[in-house]
Amino acid sequence: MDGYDIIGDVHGCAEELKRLLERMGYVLESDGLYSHPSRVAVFVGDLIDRGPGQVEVVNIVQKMVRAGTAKISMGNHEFNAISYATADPKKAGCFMRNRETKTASHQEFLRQFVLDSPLYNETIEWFKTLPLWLDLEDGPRIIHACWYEPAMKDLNDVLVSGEPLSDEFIVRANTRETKEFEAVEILLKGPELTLTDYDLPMFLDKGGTPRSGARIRWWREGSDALNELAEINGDATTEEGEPYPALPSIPLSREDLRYQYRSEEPLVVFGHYWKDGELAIEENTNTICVDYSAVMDGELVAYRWNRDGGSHLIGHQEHSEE
Ligand SMILES: [Mn+2]
Repeated sequence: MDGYDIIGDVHGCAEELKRLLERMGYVLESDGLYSHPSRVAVFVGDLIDRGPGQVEVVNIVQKMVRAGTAKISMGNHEFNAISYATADPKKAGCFMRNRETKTASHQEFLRQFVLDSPLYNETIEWFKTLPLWLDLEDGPRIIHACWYEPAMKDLNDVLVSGEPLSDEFIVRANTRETKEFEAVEILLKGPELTLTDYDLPMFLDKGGTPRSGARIRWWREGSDALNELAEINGDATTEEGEPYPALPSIPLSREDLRYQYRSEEPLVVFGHYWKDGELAIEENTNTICVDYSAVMDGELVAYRWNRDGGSHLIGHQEHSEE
């Protein structure tokens, strides 16, 4: 085994996935299985939602995982799909993900897999078997959004290794204030800071929804300043429609700094953060993001981790960096 190819959030981009696998030397066998003679693919999760080829993507990845030519760590979209399908034991007719407010963002999945069809049910059951992180003993650490060991420890206390997620776990992980909820939020969606804790106003996100939380750049070590570590889009506005004010250079609270990943820890590869622009590895960290917004006119990207060095990012398009 020469190394791992860690692939970013696919979000139903089947054509891009096939092109990337072929560019990396994966071969399609007669039974529809992609495999590489000397490498293993690793998915950081978010196979589904938004894109046009979700059934095909799940098919490709499921086959690879079952045959051992790929591994996968769960994304927040798989977790949300499981929650959408899980009945609320306390409220008849309701589900752990609110079907009144959350259907819009999930509708392409529901349309392509057909809610409650055998394919839908089998796929949800498969999602429940996906690990929430991967610590490849002979390779990097893999997590969808944020590697944070206290959250993993909390989950190790309640999850049985090798068993699918239980309904009881899914209920608790969707119930605010439980340790399961907190842990899944951090690992699969990433930690956020509360803007009002720093006397800052809410902002409107790209969809026009007011947000009181800003993502924390947990991967950036060496600074404790709010303007370095909080992530708000350049084009965000306040609720009044004014440009969002420049973030002050004030220190984050200890509570918000606890997620920072120390660069002497092993390499972590993650997705989730919708990067745009050139493929680049952030310097002075031991972390690599492989999500380059494939489904939003970006690029599907993999980090080719080689046991013997020369590791690099590669995109599905021929003209991109090698
Ligand atoms: Mn995600």
